[in-house]
Amino acid sequence: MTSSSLKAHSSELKAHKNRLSRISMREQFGADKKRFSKFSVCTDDMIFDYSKNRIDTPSMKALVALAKSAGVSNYRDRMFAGAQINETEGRAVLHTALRNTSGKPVLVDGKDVMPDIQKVLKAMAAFANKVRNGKYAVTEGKITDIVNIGIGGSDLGPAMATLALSPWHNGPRAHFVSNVDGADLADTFKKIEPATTLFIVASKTFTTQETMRNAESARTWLKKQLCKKDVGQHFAALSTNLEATRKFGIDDERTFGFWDWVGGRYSIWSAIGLSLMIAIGPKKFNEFLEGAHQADLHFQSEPYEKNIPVLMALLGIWNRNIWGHATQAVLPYDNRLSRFAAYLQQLDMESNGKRVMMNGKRATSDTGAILWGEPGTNGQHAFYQLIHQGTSVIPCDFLVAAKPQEKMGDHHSLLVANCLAQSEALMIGKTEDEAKSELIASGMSEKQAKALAPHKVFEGNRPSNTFLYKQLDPKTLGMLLAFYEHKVFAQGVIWGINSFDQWGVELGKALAGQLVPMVKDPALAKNKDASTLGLLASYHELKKAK
Ligand code: G6Q
Repeated sequence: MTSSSLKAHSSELKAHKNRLSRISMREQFGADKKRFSKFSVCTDDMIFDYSKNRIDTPSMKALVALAKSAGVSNYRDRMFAGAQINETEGRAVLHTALRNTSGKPVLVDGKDVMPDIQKVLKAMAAFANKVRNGKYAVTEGKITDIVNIGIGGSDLGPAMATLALSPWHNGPRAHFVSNVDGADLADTFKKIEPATTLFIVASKTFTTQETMRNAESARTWLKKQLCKKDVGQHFAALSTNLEATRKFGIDDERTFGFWDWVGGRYSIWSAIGLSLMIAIGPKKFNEFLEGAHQADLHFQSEPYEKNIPVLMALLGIWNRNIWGHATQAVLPYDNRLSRFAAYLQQLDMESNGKRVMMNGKRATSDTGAILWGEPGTNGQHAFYQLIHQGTSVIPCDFLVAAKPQEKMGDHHSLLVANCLAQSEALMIGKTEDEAKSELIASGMSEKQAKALAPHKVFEGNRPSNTFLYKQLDPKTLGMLLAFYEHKVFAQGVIWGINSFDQWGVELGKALAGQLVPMVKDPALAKNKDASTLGLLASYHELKKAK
């Protein structure tokens, strides 16, 4: 991967920006009645509308040319073919194989990985069915609650998706514990019955400090609650480390594996999805995989001009590198997508938050934008002020379903109207003259209106994309997630970085390891900077305080 293409294209792209900065989107929509159909893509039951960006046909052509010269399709094909594109970890990147429902083989080093994938999926489905229909019995029969213990990629995907798909949830209650803060586990203990709970320890490595400590504390709690020495039947494991799962006391028949070519943040499609599968059932889980597979086919076959993830990537680069917008908001008008932004934060920021390129040199352009968000309409009553009138421009992704998951009077019409109103307002804005006229029409004097009008101005011209889909169902969710995954991938290719490693999380982990003994015992606090030593000393003091 190389970022020389972005460098080579940037003066042309900047010239387009300079030209477009003199035209408002309001004018563009006024002048071209076909703007929506020109700048939107339909697939299946989903529409991706990107017409509310500061673009026109020539600038889009220039962006598509950038994707071509960066070799996005070449890297894409190498990824799908199992090449070791994760060079810094010497691994293939094959989460797409996990949802390959086509029946076609996928070769890694000459070996078809599909039979192993299908074997695990089959074992997961058999176990999930047993848990769901009460045939997997523990201390007091039927499982009523499952608790996924995992963190990062082993938590965010299943937690987000289980909430998003709660209307299809007909299995045992699902809980998710990730934080090493004992409050997470303690609050969960209050909601579950020990005798009928299954803990699913989700950890690719089975060495992650937070997860292992939470799993050990869950085991201790169970032993105490059930007055039993062996509580192994209350545990299942999702891991690539069989030695460690056995050592923990989890039977191989309740251990579901995956492979080193599945990155943590791309692992919802693997055994890591077991809690979701138990919640919604194997059939719906399969529809979730099918949706992602459809998105994979789209990414592989559509020309760049109609390729949703490529367009998302290019618009992101346009906004980040050419217009200089440092952040990106994701605003689902879908309450059950309330963990969607958190999930995407990991996907996007852990993948593309890199300042070193594949060639070991410092990146020649800015890379991953800061991603954040909350569901609308709640956000409207909180931080949208800054999005509309703040000094920074924040490109937004809006997401909304045509059909609600719940039928409740006119709630959904209100939700949709709010969603469309926000992107319209961001695009169209309000001039000072318009603001002043409105104030005068409301009965204000000319003088008062003149003084207040500047506060009521909306500059407009603020970019957004909108995903409109039929309904938030398993297939649609699978599709959406895969589109975002491929967007991140295509951006990584254009920036010349490796989107599949995460060395940036290592230093903090190592230092935490050093600090644990010093936090436990003040006498051991040494060889640290003055701030850390000062904080340690204060911590030990405050701990003693009454
Ligand atoms: C994701 C990261 C990271 C990982 C967690 C949990 O891509 O690698 O978020 O998922 O650190 O790791 P384990 O699954 O090994 O416990």
